[in-house]
Amino acid sequence: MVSILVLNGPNLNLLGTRQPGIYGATTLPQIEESCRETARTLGISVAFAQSNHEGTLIDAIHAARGVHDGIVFNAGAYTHSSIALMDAVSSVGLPMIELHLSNVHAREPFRHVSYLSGVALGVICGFGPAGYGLALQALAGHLRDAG
Ligand code: CA2
Repeated sequence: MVSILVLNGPNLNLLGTRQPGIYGATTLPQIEESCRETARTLGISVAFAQSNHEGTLIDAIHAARGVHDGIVFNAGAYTHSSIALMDAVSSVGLPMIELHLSNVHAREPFRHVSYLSGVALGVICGFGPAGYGLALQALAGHLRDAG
């Protein structure tokens, strides 16, 4: 069975508890439950990890090799700063979809820069929590096509 890791970066553990105007009222556990439902529909397996630490995210990406078939990655603000996360993604060779809840291109200029987009299979942003389900669908379809 296809297995996808949904990996969330810094501050995303606070979803639904602060700044609902920007990031909405849905909590991370609610997003994860919705991903489980989507995964059931798609007939795939899904696992979750979240960390506020760059090195722990790198470790999670390394550990995904040989265990998962792809990664849905919301790297939070590290998206705009981390060459190390970019290198980690390219080093494991797993297809990765870059995900953002908000439309980063409609926000501050520093959020228009992503170190991850160049190593991503694709990018989904601006659809709020629904983006996670869209990303799972897109990645599952890609993995099935790739056989
Ligand atoms: O839109 C996204 O998903 C982001 O990855 C979220 C990051 C931001 O730095 C990126 O530019 C876009 C920030 C996550 C902060 O999450 C919070 C959640 C609740 C309360 C405060 C912060």
